[in-house]
Amino acid sequence: MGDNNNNNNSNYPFSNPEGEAGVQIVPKLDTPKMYKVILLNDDYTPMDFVVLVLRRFFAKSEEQATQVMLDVHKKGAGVAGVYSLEIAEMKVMQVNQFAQLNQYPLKSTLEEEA
Ligand code: TYC
Repeated sequence: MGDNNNNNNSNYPFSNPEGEAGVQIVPKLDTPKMYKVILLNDDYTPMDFVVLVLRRFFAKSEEQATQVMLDVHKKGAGVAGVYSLEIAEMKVMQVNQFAQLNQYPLKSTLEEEA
């Protein structure tokens, strides 16, 4: 982070319209990392419950939620949503807590987006 345009310009982070060589200097902004919330398959959580989770915590429609649930059911895992780290961590906690409260083994995890 910080001063990676190696000039002596006191106006950082603003670009000097005429850099040393008359070239525009544009500050490089850090793009925030994004994280996938992965839903894991298991043999015991009812399909309806997974659909409810996807609707409640990931704002999916009935159709979208059913599609994601079936994908996870067939492939073993699938992406429920992509968020900044803080939001993704909160979603994982909410899903795992809600599943535990209802005594289902449903789990979700985080994965950094490529
Ligand atoms: N495999 C579960 C069943 O057959 C359904 C299921 C789907 C469970 C997705 C978890 O993340 C999951 N009842």
